[in-house]
Amino acid sequence: MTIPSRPIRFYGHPLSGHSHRVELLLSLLRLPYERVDVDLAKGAHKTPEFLARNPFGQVPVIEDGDTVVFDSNAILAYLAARYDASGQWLPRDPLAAARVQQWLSVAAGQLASGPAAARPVTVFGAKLDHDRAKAIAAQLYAVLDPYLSARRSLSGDAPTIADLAMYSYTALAPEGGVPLDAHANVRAWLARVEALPGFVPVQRTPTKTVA
Ligand SMILES: N[C@@H](CCC(=O)N[C@@H](CS)C(=O)NCC(=O)O)C(=O)O
Repeated sequence: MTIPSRPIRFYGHPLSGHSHRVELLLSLLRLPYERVDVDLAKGAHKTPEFLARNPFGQVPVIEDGDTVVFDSNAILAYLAARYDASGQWLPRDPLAAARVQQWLSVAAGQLASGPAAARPVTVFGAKLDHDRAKAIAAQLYAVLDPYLSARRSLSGDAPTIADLAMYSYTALAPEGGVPLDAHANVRAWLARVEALPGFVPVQRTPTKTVA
């Protein structure tokens, strides 16, 4: 397997699900990396130095030698294409690759505007539309649960970066007031991701009561 000549520098935040999905793949691929926690509360992500890495001023970002990549899904695709010689995490077969892209789109769409948007309301007291986010989340899991009834992973069999992109904010969904109790297939899929060798857990947060 190809390995980087220097540890990959991974800029993230411990409470960010977008960051966690990247750390998960770094760990599953057993890549050497050093984590740099970006102090979002102090605005460290909006400094000129950080904006040079990501003009959107968001984590996660990686630096692999002279290569800088921002956006969690783009980072997953880069790491898998560059370092996973087996092709398991980002399949090359056209249909399998399309299946992965389907779920990366959902991760950047319904997952981001649903469970990932519901959580800052309960965890940080963010002034976001909690009801709208919970409604999007409910629609998402109403689709995902039956979809997973006959599948081991989102693209069918072996897990791919699609599973990692969907994992973190789904595991954290209950923190945002999105319970998964009624979605046994989703919970079984989460457990399969958690059983992968090299899995690193996402940090949990005590939640505030939403009025
Ligand atoms: N599309 C981006 C979203 C990243 C994102 O929303 N990051 C959040 C933390 S989870 C962030 O940095 N927020 C600070 C901000 O937007 O100012 C990705 O997938 O990496």
